[in-house]
Amino acid sequence: MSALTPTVLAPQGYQLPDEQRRALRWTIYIGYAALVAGVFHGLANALSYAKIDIIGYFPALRTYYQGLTAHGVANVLIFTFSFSNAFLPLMTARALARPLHSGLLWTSFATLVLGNVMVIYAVVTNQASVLYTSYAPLQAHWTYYVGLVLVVVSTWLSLATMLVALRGFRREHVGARVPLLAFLAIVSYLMWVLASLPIETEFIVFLIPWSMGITDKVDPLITRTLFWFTGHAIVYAWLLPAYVSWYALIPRQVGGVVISDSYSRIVFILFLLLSIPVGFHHQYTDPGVSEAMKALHGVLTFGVFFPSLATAFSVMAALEIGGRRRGGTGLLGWIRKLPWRDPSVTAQLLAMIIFVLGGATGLVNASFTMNQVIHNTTWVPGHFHMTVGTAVALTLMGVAYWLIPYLTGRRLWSRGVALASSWFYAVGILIFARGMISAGLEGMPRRTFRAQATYDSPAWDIGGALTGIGGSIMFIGVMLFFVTIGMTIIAGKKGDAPSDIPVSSTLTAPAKEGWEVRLDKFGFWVVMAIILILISYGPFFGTYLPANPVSPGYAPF
Ligand code: HAS
Ligand code: CU
Repeated sequence: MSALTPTVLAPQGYQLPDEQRRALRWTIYIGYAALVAGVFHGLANALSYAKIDIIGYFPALRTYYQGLTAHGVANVLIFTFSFSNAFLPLMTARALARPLHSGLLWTSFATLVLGNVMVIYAVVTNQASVLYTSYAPLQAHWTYYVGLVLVVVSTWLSLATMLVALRGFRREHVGARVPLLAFLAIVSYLMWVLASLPIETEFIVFLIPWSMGITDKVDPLITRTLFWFTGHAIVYAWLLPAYVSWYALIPRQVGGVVISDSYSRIVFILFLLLSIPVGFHHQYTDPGVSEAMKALHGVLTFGVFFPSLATAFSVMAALEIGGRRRGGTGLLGWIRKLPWRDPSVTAQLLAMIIFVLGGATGLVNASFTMNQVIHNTTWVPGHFHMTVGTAVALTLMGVAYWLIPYLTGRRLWSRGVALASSWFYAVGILIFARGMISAGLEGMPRRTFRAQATYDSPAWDIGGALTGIGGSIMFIGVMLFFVTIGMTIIAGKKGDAPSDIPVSSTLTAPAKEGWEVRLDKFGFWVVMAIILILISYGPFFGTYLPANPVSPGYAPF
């Protein structure tokens, strides 16, 4: 094992000032609260596929689509970005050993809260049952769109806090490489902030004036296209913070090391370059987009598959080193030796395993012709509950098991309940996704309240039942998470909590000269990403614009 002695030891812990930790803690609480609030309708939706209708038991819920909007918005928009708004700056500060800019941090928090209040108002009063994709001509109250714009602005401010810290670091360490953990955190949000510009344009230029009655018609194709322009990259914005944990924290948590500094950086740069120019793979069936554009985006989608494959290799290697150091032998014996009794590790290992299936189903989606079979069926939520719903959500739950104790100074309330939560969730998703995927292949439609649908097929019965059973088990998993985290915050034993972030060491040091140094030139890579975006979206907008507003707004639910 001597060849595996790390050359770059993780620097010793840097602690943020208390007041900044408080801002981060409250930002993260919003995220986990959104996770828990969002899964109630997830349960109702899953049971509906098993033909069980519990919607009537939800106080104040008027329609299925109101609930489904709440589920999507809370779980994929508020949960993920609230978490990242705190987690990524925290990683940056720790890696650069610098405080953050307090003004920016609190402004980001306030913007997030204000955005949330507006979105919650619109959704709870049933004035925004447009689902998280906000497809026009479904029309929401303007507070919904403005609220989401503010949530996005809070992510920009969060990136700004990281960039200010980076500038300070660079000023004091002229010519030094950016520490790996900070690099990964910053690239994650650089990619996202670049990717968020189209959706902000969609909302500010088209949907907000239309929802306020300033314009009376909208162009559904342009708004959909702007949504997916951001909308594919958004899934990597959810994923990359989880990857930050898999790359830079999990190796330490299992006793391993990051296998290569440059490799990890290259993977993240590939995400910066390739996450955005692929959005038409969500619009293969849309009229008005040429086949050539769809084909180009299809090919690039296979390109963005690659850095995830590379991640699987790197993460697996780091785990194997950890498992072998812990005494594991043989081809697979190291897997048993991983710290399966550590709830933070177990949650993330289960998330990784399930992501293999999430990734594989992504390939079917991405394939132009196979997409025709599964588009708009429950196959698609089958896919994304194994990606964002597990690879991301279960990882962020796993991170909570050290992060909440770290931020509160309180010991995790119960390791056993935390472990049970992850296993419930993982077993649940496997049953749930099996149901969604098989019934999807039989054409069971997504976004449909099957319990009350007037059309049905016996071919959906088994898949629907599995969806209901698996979804219920997942729900129990999240409730156990909620109890664990809630009790930790209220009643966790003071003291005896982790005093530092589990930052991993790296096997190979960052190069001091040569081409690798260029990896840290963020401006250069952003320009490269913009060039790829122009190539992949320029022809569509060049030939299609100006927008063709033809549709008034509808609010049928
Ligand atoms: Fe997707 C639809 C293609 C990844 C989320 N996707 C969606 C939707 C969502 C979503 C939310 O091309 C629905 C949107 C809507 O509402 O309509 N997706 C892909 C492809 C990938 C992919 C090619 N998706 C994701 C991720 C998501 C996500 C990540 C969220 C976080 N997806 C599509 C397409 C559609 C789509 C089409 C449109 C479908 C339609 O018709 O509507 C790939 O990037 C996936 C790459 C992943 C891998 C897996 C790597 C595995 C790793 C784990 C390693 C495991 C280890 C375990 C180490 C290659 C890294 C070791 C453990 C031990 C214990 C030993
Ligand atoms: Cu996509």
